[in-house]
Formats: sequence, structure tokens, C-alpha cells
Amino acid sequence: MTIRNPILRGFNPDPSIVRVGEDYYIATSTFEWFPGVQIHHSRDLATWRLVARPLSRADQLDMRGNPDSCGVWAPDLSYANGRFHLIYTDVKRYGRTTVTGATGVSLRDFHNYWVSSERIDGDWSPRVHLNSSGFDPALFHDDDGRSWLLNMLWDHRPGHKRFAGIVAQEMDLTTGALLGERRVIFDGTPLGFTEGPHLYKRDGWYHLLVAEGGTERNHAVVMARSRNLFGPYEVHPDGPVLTARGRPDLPLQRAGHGDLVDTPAGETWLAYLCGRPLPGSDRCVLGRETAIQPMTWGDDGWLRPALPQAEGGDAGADVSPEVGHDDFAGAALPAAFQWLRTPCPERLFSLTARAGHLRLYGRETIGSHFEQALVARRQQAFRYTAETLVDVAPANFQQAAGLVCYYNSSKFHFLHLTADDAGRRQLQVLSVAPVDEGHGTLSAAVAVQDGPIALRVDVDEEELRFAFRAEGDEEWRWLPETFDASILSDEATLPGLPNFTGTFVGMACQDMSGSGMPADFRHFRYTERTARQP
Ligand code: 6LW
Repeated sequence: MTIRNPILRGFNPDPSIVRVGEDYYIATSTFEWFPGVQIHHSRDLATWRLVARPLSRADQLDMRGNPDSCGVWAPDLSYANGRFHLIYTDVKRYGRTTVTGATGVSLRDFHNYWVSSERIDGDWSPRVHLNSSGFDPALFHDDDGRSWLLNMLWDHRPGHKRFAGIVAQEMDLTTGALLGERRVIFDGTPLGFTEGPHLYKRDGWYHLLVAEGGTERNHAVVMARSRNLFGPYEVHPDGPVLTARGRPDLPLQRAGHGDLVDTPAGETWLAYLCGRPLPGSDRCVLGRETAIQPMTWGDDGWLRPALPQAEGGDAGADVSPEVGHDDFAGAALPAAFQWLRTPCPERLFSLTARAGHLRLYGRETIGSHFEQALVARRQQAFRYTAETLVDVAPANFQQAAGLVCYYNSSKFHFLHLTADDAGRRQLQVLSVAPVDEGHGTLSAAVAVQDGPIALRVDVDEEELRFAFRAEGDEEWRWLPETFDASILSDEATLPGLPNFTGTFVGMACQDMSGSGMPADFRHFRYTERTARQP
């Protein structure tokens, strides 16, 4: 079976794939976005549906205070003893690698946790802390019934290799207790940045899959094998199993961080992360995504891609533009939407306070690392239109609500209703770009009448334009400015900071006066396009 387009639409990065019978599941990273982890389901590896966001309670995840692009990194999903097992990292501190570099101290905080559930869409257990020695934890269930926790080892010491190899330690799969000593089983190759370990047993060999080269353009999937779980591991004779390093012509860049799954028919497939830069740019506004492709085992016992990567499907083209039209009629947030960091969303929004509306309560400022009322969904195409209808009555300049294109606290464009010093309502755009160190600009104010206002954004690759109209009006009134959509990308950043989430579009409300101003949103329409609007 070949997949016309290896890109799995709407997926986040760092895929962990598992098959249970005829069912495939992929878990991916969600970083500071809540609920944590997203799990998709398929029965054919081609069509997928979001079926669970498992970390939804405070006894599983609380990311208030987490820096941007920290939070949930690289979950690992496995199945053993009749239960699904999910382990994940909650990254609490990242720091700026340019400050530390190879000679400085690089202090980071990673906590690895375990939850489990009988059903993929069941009620996952409270978390159990496993260790904090590094990120990208993964479980390996050996055929002798023992289970092993792998993760990359972080070495903070000046002059030491920060990515200090892959460690393994036995884990009791009923209590989560770690048994015996942790042992470094693989030091990595000269590509460095050894992370994302997954281990498989096949024909008496332990096959270790890791990500190396760092998640930018040198990223790679690397394999090694050993007759002994603890090594020594012999690295694949061809070098990286899959990579786009040195191949800027490939539609899928940054290929790395993969996981393998076998089909009932004995085929082997690799799910891996990748990035699709904007045409003519090096900027990935869609962040890192997940792709999948068939692999083949050679007579020499080594795994290789079954398709040359350049022919991995027309990866650059969006197979089917998505149209998401959500009214807020139900008591649950539509599945595509998330909020930031907090396990207490009732402080940020309500779907019952006003029938048929999503009510946001103005809390901290947009970009706060604690409680910001921002509900949004991933941008999944280079061209899209999003619109909402908001009913809000700001009393002063400290209150604002509207439509936002958001990457993180240092890069967003926020079209919002606020009030001038005389309390008259007006529309403005607050734009913050990473080069401004987060200070940003405020566009000229446009006076608007009272009552519900429709807000709209059209994004066409690097161009972003806002419009508005009063409820019932036909004509959109376009603001004169064209904003830069390409700053909402992994690559537009101050040096040394993590940029892992991709771009979101949604609704936000802030109230610096502290009165929790309500803003009622009647619907949110996200329509992808393959061409510019006429
Ligand atoms: C993830 C690591 C990586 O934990 O990026 O590209 C980190 N690889 O394996 C966050 O996605």
C-alpha cells in the first residue's frame, strides 16, 4: 500500500505509533497546549481520526508557569498486559542554549511520567513520576515479560556532551517503580543530539531507533542493533535511515524522530516528524508535522526506506483542504481546540454561561505563562481564512478580546476590540515579533459601533490580513495593513530558544484591570484554501 501523501493531516510532531490487532494509534506532542498529548486512530495508516487527548486533569498535568515550547514533549504510547501505556515528559525549564553553549552550564528540568488506561479513549490513570534524567522517554516490553524505560540522558556540565546518550532502566509495569541501575546503552553517532529512542526486538536482534542531528535541517532517523539490550550497538552501515540533511530540494525537510510499526501482513512502516517550509522560504509556519512511509528489511537484516524519499508522495500539496465550522452549541469544546497550560479551564472559559456561545473571561495578558484566556486550533495549511463573531463591551484600554494568530508569547498578531480613554469601542491589532524581544506594535485604532462584530483573518503563505464587519453587514472592511505571517514559524526566533509548537489561530480575551471581562464568541470558522481568495 503506498500513501499518496505521506503527510498525516493535522498531526503534531514526535509520533509514537502502536498497533493493537487491526487498530493503529499515533500519539504526538502538545507542548504547553492543554489537554496534553493527542492520539489519532486508523485502521489503514492513511485515514486518521483524533480519538483522545489523554492528559486532561491536574493529577496528570499542570503546566502553569511552563516556558513557551516546553510542557509535553515526545510521548511514547505502547500496549502491554492488556493496557495502553503512555509516558511523557513535562519540560519545566529550557534556558537559552546560546547562553550556555558547549562551555556553559545548561540547566534544564524534565520530568517523565507514566499513565495507563484499558481503553485508548478511556479515563487515563493519575500520573506516576518515573525519573527526571532527560527527555524522550520510551517503554520497551521485552519478550521475557520485563519492561524497560529508555530516555535520552541530559548532561548539564560545562564541556560535556549535553545529549549524553540513551539510558535504560527496568520498570515495574504495575507500580511504575524503576528497578536496578540505569545504564547508558548507546552513546550516539557523530551526528550528535541523540534523542527520541525506541527499541524493537526482531530475529534475536535489539534494534534501536533514535533521532540525531537536532530537530532542524540536519535531523535524521538513525538505527543501530545489538544482540544484547545493553549493547554494544552496531550503527546502520548506510548511515541515517532517513534524513533530508543536505537535500534542500526535498518537500519534507527536518525528517527525524521516528517510530516503527508492523502491519498484520508483516510490512514495516515508519512514522516520523518533518517540516514543510513556506514556498521560497525556510520558515515552517505549520511547525513540525508527522509523515509516514513504508520501509523494507534487507537480506542483511537492516531496515531501509521502501520509497526513495523524493518520491514519498506529493508531500508538498495539501491532499484535502480542511473546513472546520464550529458553533459552540455543546457543553464540550470542539475537538480541534485547545487552551494553554492550566488544568483549570473554568477560570478561562465557559460553554454554558451563555447558550450557543464560548465565553472567555479576560485574565492575564496574551502570552502569559500562567492564565491567559486563549482558545485556538492548529494552523494546518499555508492558506486559510478564519472568522468569528464576538460580543464584548470593553470599558477601558486594559480590556481586549478578539481573533488571534498565535505562536507564542513573543510572536502573534491579535485583532481585538478595546476601548479608548473615553470608553468608546475601537478595533486595533497588537503585533509582537520575536525580534522585538516581545514588545511589539499597536496598529491605528478604528472606531466600531456597539453590538456583535465579525472578525476575519486571511492568511496566504507569508501574508496576513484582517477584516471586520458589524453583525448583519454584507461587506467586510479590510484593515490597510498586511502583516507578516512568516514570523509565526519555528525559524523566526531569538537565538537559542525552543520553537516547537507550530502556529495556532483562535480567540483571546485579556483584562489587565483584573475584573475578568467576559467576551462571547458565537462561532469559529476555519477554512483552508489552495489558492488566494478572489
Ligand atoms: C522532542 C525531541 C525533538 O522531545 O524535539 O526533534 C523535542 N526532536 O525528540 C520536542 O519536540
